Amino acid sequence: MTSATQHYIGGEWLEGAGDAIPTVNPATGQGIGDIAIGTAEEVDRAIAAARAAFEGGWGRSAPAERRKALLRLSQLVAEDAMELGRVGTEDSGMPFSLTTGEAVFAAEYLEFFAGWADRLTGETIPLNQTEVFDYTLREPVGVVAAIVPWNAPLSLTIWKLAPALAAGNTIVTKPSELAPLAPARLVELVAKAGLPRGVVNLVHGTGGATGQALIEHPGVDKVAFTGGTETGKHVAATAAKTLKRVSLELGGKSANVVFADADLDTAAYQACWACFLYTGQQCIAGSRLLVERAVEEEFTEKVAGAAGAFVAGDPMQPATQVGPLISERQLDRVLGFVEEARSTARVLAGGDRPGGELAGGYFLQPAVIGGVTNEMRLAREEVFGPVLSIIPFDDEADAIRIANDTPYGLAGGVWTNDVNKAHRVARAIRAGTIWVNSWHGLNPATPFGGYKASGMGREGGREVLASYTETKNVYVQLR
Ligand code: TXE
Repeated sequence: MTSATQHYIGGEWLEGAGDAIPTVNPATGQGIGDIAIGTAEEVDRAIAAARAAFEGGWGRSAPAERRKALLRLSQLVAEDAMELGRVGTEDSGMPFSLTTGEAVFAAEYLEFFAGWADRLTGETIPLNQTEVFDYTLREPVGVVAAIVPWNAPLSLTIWKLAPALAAGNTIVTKPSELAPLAPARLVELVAKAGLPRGVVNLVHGTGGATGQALIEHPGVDKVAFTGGTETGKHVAATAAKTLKRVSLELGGKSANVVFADADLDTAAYQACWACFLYTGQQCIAGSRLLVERAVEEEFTEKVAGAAGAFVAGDPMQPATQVGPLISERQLDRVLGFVEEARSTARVLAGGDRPGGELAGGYFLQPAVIGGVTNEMRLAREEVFGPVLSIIPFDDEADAIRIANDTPYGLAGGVWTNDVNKAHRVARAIRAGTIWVNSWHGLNPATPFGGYKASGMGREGGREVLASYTETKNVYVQLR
């Protein structure tokens, strides 16, 4: 057993006492190690260690201490990008070019939030009672449980860890049981960066056992969760019993709206990226491609052609853009959507499992589906796989109506050369992020999160810091 498969509690790597479960390389279907399912006692110890670190100094530490610690970690993450990438690819199946890119982005994220450590200012508030001095303080929330999924495990851990630590919180993180190794590698770097013991803890395990113990525990002040919408609802309901603060980043069914006046060649290629990146396993997948009816036939042909450039392959090869799905279960689920589309709509490209050397992994050739209506299951449920549905619309109002006709509200896109139309549609789509003539633009400085069933709260930017701080008002009677 290496440290990557152990729990990290109070600054020590510990062999887990719980049952072992294998972690599998999705490109081969072969096991690459075992993790132990964190028990309630281990969760309890990790929370106690985080509490001790919070009260023992980190919660009241000088901002410069936190800034320097985050900058050291950022440096270590940047230097380790190749290894973080290798581990991440082996564990999650995401292409090496993506997992190394994620590590570089993670380093930038840490650097950005390091800069916030001494900028969490309060304000003075002028009151009508002139003999009073009133001011606010921004204080850390306390112990944060960071629950992370498998689709971008390194980024999604960092999105929580960086702002939480900058604000003076301590953390217990639980990676997904399906892709735990890159977050574990990150925690090895945390140990190297010399953060005080107990500031960051990691407990491996399943959602039902270890995750459940975390969200029920009265010692946790806030849960930061990314995952499926149904799990998110359960997390919020459970956390409410002890009134924990909760932020949720959940699923999506985002509409990418292409008007007839757009650069159709660029839009067609980018629309494929919008859906097929991360093998479609991204909350922000542009899975509903809305096209103006006047150019439906021409554009659909371009998209089906562009999809051919996205060939599923060995994720360790630098040129591979599409890796396998995370598990056999996820592959079966996605194949179910494709099979349904064969009778209810038209499969225009992909949708088959590649054979040969890839036969042992959970690969699927990215699919483009035409003739989809917004009422079909394909357009309503999150597929979480490389399946792009094309839906025609009549005019701007129709496009907005279809884009908003979904329980989700995570992201959206608009392709047009008419600047007025671009801004009108950007305003009208009820979603947390809108891209104009692009997709996937994410930056540590910008807020990210969902409307409606896509979640609560924001990650990134200045806004995330509100969810990792409490505001205290101090009222001073002057004599
Ligand atoms: O996610 P879960 P799953 C969507 C996507 C996917 C579906 C199911 O549609 O097909 O969700 O994926 C932990 N208490 N997304 O089952 O269960 C779990 O161990 C506490 C969207 O993998 O939501 C893991 O660490 N924690 C998405 C994390 O929650 C619990 C990312 C996410 O797992 C728990 C992933 C519990 N009771 C899936 N049950 C996105 N928005 O990016 C599970 N967990």
